[in-house]
Amino acid sequence: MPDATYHFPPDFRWGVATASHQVEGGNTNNQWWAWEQQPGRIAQGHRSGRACDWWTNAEADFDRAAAMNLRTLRLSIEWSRVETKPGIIDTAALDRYRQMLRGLRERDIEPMVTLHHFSDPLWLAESGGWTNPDVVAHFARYVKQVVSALVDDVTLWCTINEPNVYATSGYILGDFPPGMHDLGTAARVLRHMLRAHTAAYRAIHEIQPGAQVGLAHNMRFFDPARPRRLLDRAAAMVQDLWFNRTTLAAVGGTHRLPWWLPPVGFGPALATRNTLDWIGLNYYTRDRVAFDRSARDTAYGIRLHSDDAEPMDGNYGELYPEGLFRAIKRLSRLNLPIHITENGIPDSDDDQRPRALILHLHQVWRALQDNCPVKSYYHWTLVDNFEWAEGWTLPFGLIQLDHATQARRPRPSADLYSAIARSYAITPELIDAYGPELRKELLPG
Ligand code: IFM
Repeated sequence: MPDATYHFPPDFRWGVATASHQVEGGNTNNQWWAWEQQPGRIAQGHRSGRACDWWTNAEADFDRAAAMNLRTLRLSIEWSRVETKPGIIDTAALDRYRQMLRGLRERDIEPMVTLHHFSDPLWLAESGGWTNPDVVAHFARYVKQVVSALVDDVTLWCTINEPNVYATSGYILGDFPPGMHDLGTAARVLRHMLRAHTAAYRAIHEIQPGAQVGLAHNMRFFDPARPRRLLDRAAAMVQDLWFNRTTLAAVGGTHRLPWWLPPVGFGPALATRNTLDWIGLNYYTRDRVAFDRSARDTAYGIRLHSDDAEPMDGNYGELYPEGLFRAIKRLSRLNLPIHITENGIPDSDDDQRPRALILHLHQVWRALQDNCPVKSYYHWTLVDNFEWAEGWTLPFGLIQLDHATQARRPRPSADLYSAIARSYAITPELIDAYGPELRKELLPG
């Protein structure tokens, strides 16, 4: 019988990912906190509040990560804590981050540090946020301060998390602050974010020539709902262009945009090109896209549906592990190391997550067999955290959190992930224990 174990390379890194506003608690000085106070903005009126209490005691969760055999952890720096007013730096906040980063290293966990993950200082939001071109210089100034302060403790930097999601949710869908619905403004925001990434990339390398600097790109697949229909195919292509390709064309060396794309400003500028040492992939789901005349005014004629698919909890989308393989293959064209900076599933009773984890990691394994340069996998996330517009209703944690009492309880998936990280393998025993229904698919013969 062939060896039915899926092995990962010995230098592969297993980790988890988080973001400041989602875990720290008490981030009162950013635009998300203000947004949470407005009625109707967050599901069930939830608020981030103490979140996972990381500002006080991230270390207890670092212990949990270390006990799970994890060797890397992605967290973000909260701009609104570090630069409380324009140009005013809170050195005590930087000290706390330094303490956290050293805490990780003491536990043999390499930090990956994101410099912007959806939350902006109030002073920035009040001056137009990312619609204002000055943001590029503001961001570069903040990045220099952070990198100079933390240069001895970090080499793996992620400039900006999901510029495409920030622009789409805040300026097209309106479910993130500032709640706008305007395609042109969204394009401007995306452009400023990519320029800010470029400025940050250069600034980091000036301070720390050996730094490894990347960006976390959320990739979603947009497949036509009815592949034979030309208009469905066109609608899917437009979504793909906006969501996936603009960012990759702007910052990667090899992705190109079609010549006919309207001048949203990414094509010719291209001073942003070749500003990545690695690319981060955040992958969750795909959409099936249909053209629908009746949605012309509300959604540019695009309707999303997933009739025949297995849904994830909370309408989060289709469970589609193969998309992870497709995304890795696509990113491989950039010829850069790939870090899977996020992947996970909201699932409070953990009845899908173990199977989903095995299936997604199997797709990573497949990509590795094809020589794709995947270096690490960061599960989203360690402990249930504040899920933006969905509040506390989407529990993504390997560990369950009661955020009122701060009590934590590991879900079975935590044991599964810990076993994979310990052995660098998905073994038949793990498949039998956590996903026996996958036997036929994953353990042929
Ligand atoms: O929680 C978010 C994260 O902040 C960005 N990527 C997607 C995650 C799950 O929705």
